Amino acid sequence: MEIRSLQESLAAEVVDLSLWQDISEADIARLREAWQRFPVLVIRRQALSEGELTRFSKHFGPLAIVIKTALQNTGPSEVSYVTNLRDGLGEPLGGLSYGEVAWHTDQAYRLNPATGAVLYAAEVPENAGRTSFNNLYLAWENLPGNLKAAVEGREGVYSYHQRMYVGMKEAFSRDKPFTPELMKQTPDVVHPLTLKNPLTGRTSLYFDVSTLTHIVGLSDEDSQELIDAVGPHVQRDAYVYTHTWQPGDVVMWDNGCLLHRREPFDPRLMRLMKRTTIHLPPERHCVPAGRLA
Ligand SMILES: O=C(O)CCC(=O)C(=O)O
Ligand SMILES: [Fe+2]
Repeated sequence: MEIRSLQESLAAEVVDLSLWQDISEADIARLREAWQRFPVLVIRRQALSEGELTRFSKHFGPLAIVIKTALQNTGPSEVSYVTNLRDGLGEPLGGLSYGEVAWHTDQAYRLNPATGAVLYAAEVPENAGRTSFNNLYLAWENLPGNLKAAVEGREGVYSYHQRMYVGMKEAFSRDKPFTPELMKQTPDVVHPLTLKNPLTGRTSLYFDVSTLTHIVGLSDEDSQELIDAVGPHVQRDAYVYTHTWQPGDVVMWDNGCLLHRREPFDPRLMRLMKRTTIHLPPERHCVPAGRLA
């Protein structure tokens, strides 16, 4: 197994590793260590069953369980689909379809977000539907002093309603609608706007522009002003790695220190990604501990 930098401090490719085989403790330790230095890890040319994808993902923390309908995949309950494919009745087989998925960090609207994500490309259109990742350690380190001072020690209110109907509206527009009961189970939560990596001490912004509605303790006007001022800094090309997918790619990323976005693609093309979501241990990763708003 070899780890090759794709982009300094952001993305690396792991080569000579077969995820369907048993992986030695030593290699798992190296992967965990590499994930600290590179919040995006790419492992190409994999051919994985859903059980193998699940088994690999569990090396990094307990997996989130996905609530599925009878029509969705019947495999392990830890695997969900990100896809524009539909079943014979025209029902979506998964989520996020083919539209643009705007910059966001997964699960910021949750009290205890599961911040590790593993996406396995089963079927992808060539050179389309690329996914980009933005490094929020670098965004924090390069933030102008006045904005740093305005953000430091502050908390933000995150709303699922905002994400679904404003920030990521395009991505969600073709998904099955959320029921009012599920909406009630996702009340607004508060998270700090910066997180500290417990191993390196490095600070990352935690600033999800798609889901943030308010900065705690500021007037509506001042809140919006601060969100608008920081927004461009978390979406700067300088800190971005863009992944062009090939079938068999596995990309794992740490949502505690990244934003990501996906480009839209032609709805006539097929894209099927299988996904696991990991509760990354807060002793090793930037993990927000929220409270209700
Ligand atoms: O479709 C993609 O490439 C990424 C979608 C996404 O935002 C996710 O799986 O969290
Ligand atoms: Fe996402």
